[in-house]
Order: sequence, then C-alpha cells, then structure tokens
Amino acid sequence: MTTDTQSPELTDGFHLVIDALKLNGIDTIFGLPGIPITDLTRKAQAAGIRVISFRHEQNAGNAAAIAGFMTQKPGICLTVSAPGFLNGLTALSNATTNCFPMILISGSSEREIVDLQQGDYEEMDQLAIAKPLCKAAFRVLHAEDIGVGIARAIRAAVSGRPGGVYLDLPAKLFAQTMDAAAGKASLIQVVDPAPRQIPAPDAVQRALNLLKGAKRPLIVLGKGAAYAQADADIRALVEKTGIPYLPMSMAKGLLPDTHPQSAAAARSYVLPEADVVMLIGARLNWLLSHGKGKTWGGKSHKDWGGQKFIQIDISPQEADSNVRIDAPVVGDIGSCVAAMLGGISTMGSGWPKPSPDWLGAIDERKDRNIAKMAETLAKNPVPMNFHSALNVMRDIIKTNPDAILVNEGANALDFTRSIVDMYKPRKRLDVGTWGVMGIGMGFAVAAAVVSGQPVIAVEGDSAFGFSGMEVETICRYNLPVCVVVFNNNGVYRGTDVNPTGGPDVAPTVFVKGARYDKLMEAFGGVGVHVTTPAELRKAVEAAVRSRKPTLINAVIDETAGTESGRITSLNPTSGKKK
Ligand code: OXT
Ligand code: ADP
Ligand code: MG
Repeated sequence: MTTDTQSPELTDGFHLVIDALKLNGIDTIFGLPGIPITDLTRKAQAAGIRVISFRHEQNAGNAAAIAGFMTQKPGICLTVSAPGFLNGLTALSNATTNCFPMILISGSSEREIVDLQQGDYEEMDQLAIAKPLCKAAFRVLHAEDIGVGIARAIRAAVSGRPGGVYLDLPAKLFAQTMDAAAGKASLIQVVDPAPRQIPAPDAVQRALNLLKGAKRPLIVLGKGAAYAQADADIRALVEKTGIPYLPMSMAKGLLPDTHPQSAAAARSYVLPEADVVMLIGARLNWLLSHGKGKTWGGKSHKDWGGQKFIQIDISPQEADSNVRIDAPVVGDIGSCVAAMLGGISTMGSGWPKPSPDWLGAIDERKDRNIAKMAETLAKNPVPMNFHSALNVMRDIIKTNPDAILVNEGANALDFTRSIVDMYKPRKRLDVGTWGVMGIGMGFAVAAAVVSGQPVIAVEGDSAFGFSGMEVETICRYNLPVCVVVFNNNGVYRGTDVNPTGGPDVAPTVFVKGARYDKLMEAFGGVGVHVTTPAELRKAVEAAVRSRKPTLINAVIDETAGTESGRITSLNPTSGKKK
C-alpha cells in the first residue's frame, strides 16, 4: 500500500491478517460484519478469500467448525466485539467439545478502556471469557505479531486433539501500519501444522495381543476416525481382522452402512456381549454409556460389564477417563491404524478370524432388527410418520451417496440415524457430543461451500428454528441445500396440553400447521409443502436435481414422536409418573 511517492510502502493490520490467512491456505471466512471488522470482510473478499456472511454468528461459528471437521484445516469464524463474540462462543465451545478445528477471530474494544472499565463501545474482556471455553486463546496487540498470532492459532486448532481457538484482535490493530516488506517477513507459513504422532511399537503390540486373544471382539468407530481421513486403512483393518464394527453417528459411512461387518443394527446386543472392544477415535462418554452399566452388561448402571478396552486416540489423557483402558494406543489414527496393519501383516500365523458363533449371533440379531425395520418402513400410514418419511430419505441417500446429510432434532435425529444408511465417509453431520440444536443451517451452508455437493438437511421443526433465518443465506449464495423440516408441531410431539386449561399452549407445542416452506419462498428459494411420502420423494428428487435452495415442509403425525427421541431415560422424571 503506497500512501505517496516519497513514503516507503506500508501495510496495515487488515492486510497482514488477510495475507497471513492466505499464506496458510485459508480460502474461506464464515462471519458477520460490523464494527470493527467490516473492512476486514471487504478487504478479504477483495483479496480473493470467499467471505460467507451469515445472519447470526452462532451459525457462522457452526459453519466454521464443520468446515474444520471436513477439511482438517481450521474453519474461520469472524465476529464483531462483545455481543457478536458471545454469539459465536457456543459454536466455539461446541467445536472444542467435538474436537473440530476452528478459529474464532473476533474484533474487540480498546484494551486501555476495557481494562479500566471506562465503558467503551461493546466493552468486554473477551480473551478472559473465551479461555475456559476453548483449547487455546490468544490476543495480538501489535501488527508485527499478527503472523505469530495466526500461526499459533492454526497450530493450536489442528495439532494433537483438534479444537476451537480464540484469536482476539482489538480494533486499533487493524489500522496499525508497518513497512510492507517487514510485514511480509513477519508472516509465518506454518510447517506441518498437525504433525503425525507415531504410536509406540510396544503399545501397538499390546493392543494386537489383546485383540488377537478376544473371543467376541468389537471395533467402535467414532468421529475422530472419520476426521482422520485414513479411510482406506481403517477399512483394511476392519476387513483384515474380520471384526464386527459399530459406527458412532458421525462415523456412519466410514465403511458403507450396508457392509456385512456392520453391527449397527445389533447395537444393544454387541455392546454387552463383546469381550474386547477397540475404540478408534471414539470416547467412552454418555453416548457409549461411559463404558459401563447395563448397556455393557453390568448389573447396575455403574457396574463394569467385564469388557477389556483398546483405545486408539491422539489424546493420552483420554484413556481411563471412564473405565480402565487395558491397551491405550496413543497417536494419530492414520499412523496407529497403519501400525496395527503392519503388525498384523508380520504375524506369521495370520490373523484369527472371530468365531462363527460370535458372527452368527450378531447376524441373527441384525437380520431380526433389519426385518423389523423393513416391515415398519413398508407401512404407509396417514398422516405420514417419521418412518414413512425416512424411508424416502433412505432411498434418496442411496441413489445420491455423495450428498451430505445434516441432521438435528430429537425423533427427527434418532430415527434418521438408524434408518438412513450412509455410504461414504464424512457425509453425515449432526448434533455431536452435546446433542446441540442449532447446528443445522450453519453446517448445511459450510458443507455446500466446502464440498460443492448437494446437501440435505433433515430437521426437526424445533431444531430448524434455532438457525432457520439462514435460509436467506442459502438463497443469497444460491447453495444446493434442500432443507426437509419434519413438522410435527413441536418439540418431540405436538400433542401436549396446558394442564391449567389457560390460554397458553404447552411449552413443547408450536403454531399448528406452520408453513416453513413459505420462509424459503420469501427469499426466492423453492418452498414445497408435502403430506405424503410420494410428494416428499418428488420434492427432494427435484431439489437434488436442480440444486436450487429448497425447503420442504413435511407434515409428520404430531403424535408419532417420543419424549427426547431415543434418550428419554436421560430426563430426570423418566420412569416416574408425570
Ligand atoms: O439394538 P437395538 O435393538 O437397541 O436397536 C438399535 C439398533 O440396533 C437399531 N438399528 C437398526 N435397525 C435396523 N436397521 C438398521 N440399519 C439399524 N441401525 C440401527 O436401531 C436402534 C437404535 O439404534 P442407535 O440409534 O444406533 O442406538 P441407540 O440405542 O439410540 O444409541 C444410543 C445413543 C445415545 C448413541 C443414540 O441414541 C444417540 O446418538 N443419541 C443422540 C441423541 C441426541 O443427541 N439428541 C439430541 C438432543 S435431545 C434434546 O436435548 C433436545 N432439545 C433440547 C435442546 C438442545 N438439545 N440444544 C439446545 C441448544 N437447546 C435445547 C430440543 C429443544 S431435542 C430438541 C428439539 C426436538 O424437537 P424437534 O422438533 O427438533 O424434533 P422432533 O423430536 O422430531 O420433534
Ligand atoms: P464419537 O462422538 O463419534 O464417539 P468423540 O468425539 O467422542 O467421537 O471422540 C473423538 C475422539 O477422536 C477424541 O477423543 C479425539 O481425541 C480423537 N481424535 C480426533 N482426531 C484424531 C486423530 N486425527 N487421531 C487420533 N485421534 C483423534
Ligand atoms: Mg418436532
């Protein structure tokens, strides 16, 4: 930037931030403009970065987080100070919880005024607030430190266990100038941002010995395994050992769900019956009943079921977090799985396939569950219910395996997970570790932007409401997103009544017969109202074919859902008379 012919060439904070991001291969920013970052969004766009502007920062943050999951590069979310920053924090925190790499870059007010609490515009000590909610937090005060700040943020987000990083950029920083050549020299192109972590050979051998001696082995694949992009080796490990596997929700499709070794349809049989369980990128948290209790064959909810565990994970602290891990293998999943495969191939006697008894018992359970499911799916009740609607979605994903399925809700989530088979890795994006509502439209936008593939978002009507305004964003960028709102008039069901007989409806009930399709039409997209599986099929097929922004309001029997879907038991009053 030259101010006049005499002056040396200068650069400023705006350009240094942009140049540092570009130098590190970051080509997209998800954000929402305003003081003090409006010009940053403009200049970033002018410099060739794609800037996707949202209607609420939480959705921009969710977009950044899932872009990080899909690409292994930190997704960038850019927000204004205090309220915009706070709006982005839920997504940052959720990214950290889910091990998704993202960087929340927020403009902030003047340090001198903030620290003396003199009441600056949008005053807030953002760094202090962000710190406990993310993996790392940094602030840059001087233009010459921007390169280091961004390099540190990138490394923190993607190295080791990935997570959310906060980068605080006070308003004054952007206008600071410095010599352009010195500025350029201060930038860092991060070398090897997520270094491989090779597992110790004895840890690998310990794991192989345990696995080899198992009578009823099981592999659990988690979203860490999906993130690792070691798809071919993971498949080879599963197939070479012949061990049945259970995919966690976002690991569905890592191997096709129709794979003969998938034990997904026998989940409640394999968990308590397995004697050795190998976790690959999955934590023994609530989604796996903490590795104990009745789900695992324990007598009471705290009892150990007797399984031995192998855990492959990049975080050495993860082992023993819930139950004893007999064989931890610490390293990145690509390296660990490759080492396991190497170990297997050197075993002179070959790998012993699991016993036919074990495999046969699983197949029997699977066949029974699949037949039961097929029977339910074949029904065509009026009004349409979750099953008959999802029978359609199942076919659509089967014929469009590259499409990305975003999914949130309670019943709308749980039924979709078990009914809709996935065929390719990282195609199912959902509420993750927290079961958080509101990821829908942010994930859908990012998935379309990052992959260019059609996106189908199956949304409970409540879930959709958390990010519904982003249909305007979908229309504005003309993204190939088809939102299917499973409209059952409320949270879980539309049938609750106010016991007092007063004028307010029950807390879980919405406006009956709402027309979410009109919302999409308001912004020039296609809105369709459907009440039958045939209409639903026609509308989704047209959306996928045309790639036009589409919202399908699918009317679902308002009595069909259960409280909290499949996790009714987590409600404190569950089992007691309400
Ligand atoms: O083995 P068994 O016999 O048990 O059978 C299992 C499988 O073997 C079988 N299966 C199959 N059978 C045949 N064929 C195939 N292919 C097959 N595959 C599987 O099916 C069963 C079930 O299998 P699954 O699913 O694998 O097993 P299971 O036992 O369910 O797994 C356990 C879990 C825990 C792993 C699983 O249930 C799971 O992943 N659950 C995630 C649940 C979750 O995260 N839910 C979201 C949160 S609920 C609640 O909190 C909501 N809120 C509150 C709220 C939230 N969350 N966030 C914020 C910011 N604010 C508030 C709200 C507001 S949900 C919600 C909105 C709800 O209303 P909506 O309108 O949006 O949604 P509707 O409910 O639709 O109205
Ligand atoms: P799920 O919900 O699918 O069970 P979790 O989010 O609980 O999955 O677990 C993911 C795990 O994967 C985390 O413990 C995380 O440390 C680990 N992980 C993420 N990326 C990698 C990687 N590249 N290599 C090894 N482990 C990883
Ligand atoms: Mg609902």
